[in-house]
Amino acid sequence: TTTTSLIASIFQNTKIDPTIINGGIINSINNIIIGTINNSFLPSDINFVIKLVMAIKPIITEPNKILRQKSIEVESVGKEEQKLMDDMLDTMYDANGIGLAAIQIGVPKRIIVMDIAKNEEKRSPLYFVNPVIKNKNSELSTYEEGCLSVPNYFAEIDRPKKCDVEYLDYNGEKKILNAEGLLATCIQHEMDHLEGVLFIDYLSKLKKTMIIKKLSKQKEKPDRIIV
Ligand code: GNR
Ligand code: NI
Repeated sequence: TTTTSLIASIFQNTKIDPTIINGGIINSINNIIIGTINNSFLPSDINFVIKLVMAIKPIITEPNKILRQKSIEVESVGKEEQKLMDDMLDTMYDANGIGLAAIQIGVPKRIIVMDIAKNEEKRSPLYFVNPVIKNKNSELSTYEEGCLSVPNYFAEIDRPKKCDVEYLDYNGEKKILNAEGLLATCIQHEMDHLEGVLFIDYLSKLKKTMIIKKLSKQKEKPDRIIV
């Protein structure tokens, strides 16, 4: 059988989905990724090749005013929203996160993706458009939370142990989720993002200020110094 080389370097910030190319040779050199794929796999349709490519977007980190924006309700789940959800999921997996709100990649839409499954092989993505919490348990539970927009900082946060969430799924269908445990914690963390709220907002002013100061100093540091 013949193989065809896929050269993804023409797409910036792209990776070939490792779950699609199985057994192929994948070389990653910075943003230039070259993969080979069995020809029997590859229809003549160029759109298929484009679908093999993932879009990993930069994640916005604190301090940044964008993260404080209130996200806007989506009118309907169309192609644009589905592409956004695909990009968000790729970005989230690449960053080893379990959830991501659209605002974290700079899009102020009320869209969240999540995957709390530990198993990397069996992905179980969840998509939430316009989520609304219908019911909150008065009982609280504590989780050590982190946030991709607050890199390397973790803190124990109390939130309602259970909640019911009404939302539209990837296909725009109305769904209700009865969440508890990590799922409930994560969806509440993500829904805070839609309101411009971060987990550090629940900490003491002293801790919060310290974290923001350290993150802002880190941003000033250049990655490379050429002398
Ligand atoms: O990856 C993440 N882990 C996590 C752990 C405990 C509670 C919430 C989270 S969400 C976070 C990803 C993120 O920043 N989502 O907005
Ligand atoms: Ni977060």
